[in-house]
Amino acid sequence: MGELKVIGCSKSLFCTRVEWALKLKGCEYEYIEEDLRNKSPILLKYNPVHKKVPVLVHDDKPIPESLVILEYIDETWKLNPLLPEDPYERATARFWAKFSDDKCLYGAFGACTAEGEAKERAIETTLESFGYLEKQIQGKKFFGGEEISYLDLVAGWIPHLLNVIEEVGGMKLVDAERLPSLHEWAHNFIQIPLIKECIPPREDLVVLYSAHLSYIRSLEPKKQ
Ligand SMILES: N[C@@H](CCC(=O)N[C@@H](CS)C(=O)NCC(=O)O)C(=O)O
Repeated sequence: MGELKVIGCSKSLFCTRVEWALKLKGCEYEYIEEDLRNKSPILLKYNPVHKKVPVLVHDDKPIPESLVILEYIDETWKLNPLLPEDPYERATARFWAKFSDDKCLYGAFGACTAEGEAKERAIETTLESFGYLEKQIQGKKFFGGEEISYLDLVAGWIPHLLNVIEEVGGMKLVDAERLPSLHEWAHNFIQIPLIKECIPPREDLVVLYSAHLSYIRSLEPKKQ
């Protein structure tokens, strides 16, 4: 297996998905908690381009970017495959993973921080994006079928983080009425012990995201 380290931040959803993948594969790893306000020489050495967590370090070889890391883990350790064998299905899973991050996750962040009419528009657009994910999970237990897959791990922030973003941003995006299949999947996914055990306490996330929102507001020009 070699020496495995994760340079991460326990409150980061991008790091949580990497921990889920390693645990699903039965990999032992050392977790190095990073202080993002005072980045360590090891983070700067291993991710000099983006200077972000997570970074997986396998036998001193660094792999940054959570989606790339998930693929590396899946290709390196064969237990509990995350991506399908079929090239078209693999490409499709990658498409929806990128869509989920770009449109649903960053859409929710954008709606959280926006105000007034811009907020209304951001909520509408993000809801439309969640509607596409709803179609992907309809009639299935997990996005890949019967077992936890790549896309489940990528969308896995929805059950524990979306309601924090909604609370901090004073809005509601995913509920049982509008998006019943996604809502049910989220409810079931979070009950899985291996998934639950990596999730940071909700109160910590509320504090983090509230502070982030206040910081963003402090940068905005003062209204007269
Ligand atoms: N696209 C990256 C995003 C990683 C990311 O945004 N990490 C945040 C923590 S949640 C970070 O390291 N931020 C530090 C910074 O922006 O300086 C991934 O999927 O790994």
